[in-house]
Amino acid sequence: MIFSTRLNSFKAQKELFFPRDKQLTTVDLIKRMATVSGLTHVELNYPEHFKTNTLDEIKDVISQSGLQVSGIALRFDDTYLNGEFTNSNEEIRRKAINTTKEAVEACQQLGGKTTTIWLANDGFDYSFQLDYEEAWNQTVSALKEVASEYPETDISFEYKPYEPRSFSLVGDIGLSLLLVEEVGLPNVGITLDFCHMLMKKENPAYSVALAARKNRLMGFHLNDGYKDADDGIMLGSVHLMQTLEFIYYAKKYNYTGLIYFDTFPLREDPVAECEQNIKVYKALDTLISKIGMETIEQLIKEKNGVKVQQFLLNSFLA
Ligand SMILES: [Mn+2]
Repeated sequence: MIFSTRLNSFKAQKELFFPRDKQLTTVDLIKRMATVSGLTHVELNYPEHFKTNTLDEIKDVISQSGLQVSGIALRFDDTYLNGEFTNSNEEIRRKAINTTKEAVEACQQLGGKTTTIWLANDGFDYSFQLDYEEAWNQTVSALKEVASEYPETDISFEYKPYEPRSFSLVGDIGLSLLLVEEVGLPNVGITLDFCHMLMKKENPAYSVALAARKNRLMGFHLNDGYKDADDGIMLGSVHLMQTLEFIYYAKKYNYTGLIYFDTFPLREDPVAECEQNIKVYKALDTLISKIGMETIEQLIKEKNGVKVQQFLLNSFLA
């Protein structure tokens, strides 16, 4: 199992690790992240994390820390307030596509496998604000352009139903699979974010099964929340049964990709918080192995609500 987490989480509880007045760089954050027991990979935001240090400095600190780079995630700033791949200003749209290509190249130079794209501003807030068909076509063509230029890198689409827009253009598992199918390239897939799925009222395990049956599962962003917002709290803290089911399906489909904790510790020590997330994932994975995949498969076949509730109780008591 390979694990990573949000690099920006390590800005929290700063005084536990850094001198009081230190201006934190990407290298500082990686050094603190490397103290997490069980963490294997670093995931960086582009261009955000390449502003305080050069790519070579980042490369050096990662190799010194014994970690590897899993990939790069795009972070589009306020330049793209009116859209990234769907911006009606052709110059800004072009800049979004070119920035995505730069991110893929940074990913390759750091030995990463996956570039994750979350289009924060491609969506709408008002009726009559967006030409849906045009926006859809623009998104397909942008992804096609990027993915076909870098066939050896995985390009993963992370969907979120809303926030910051009232509606995202592509905000659920079904639309994401349709998008990927229309792009039609083997190196394009989907990153599933647990909170984003909860916000859309999806059952996370069902989304794993749908993405896996199309062979498009590329990344996990795990966390938990109370459904309305992207709370990013610790794994299993609210939806324990749904987390257990999610991990069961990850095992069923032999998922070996990155397990990234997309959490936002502020009042917690981020090192301890990440270690706790890793412990919870491993404990639930072990619990499933102990119960047995076949036993669970048999339980599912029975479609019996009372029995699955007893299964949860037994799991607690195990
Ligand atoms: Mn995420």
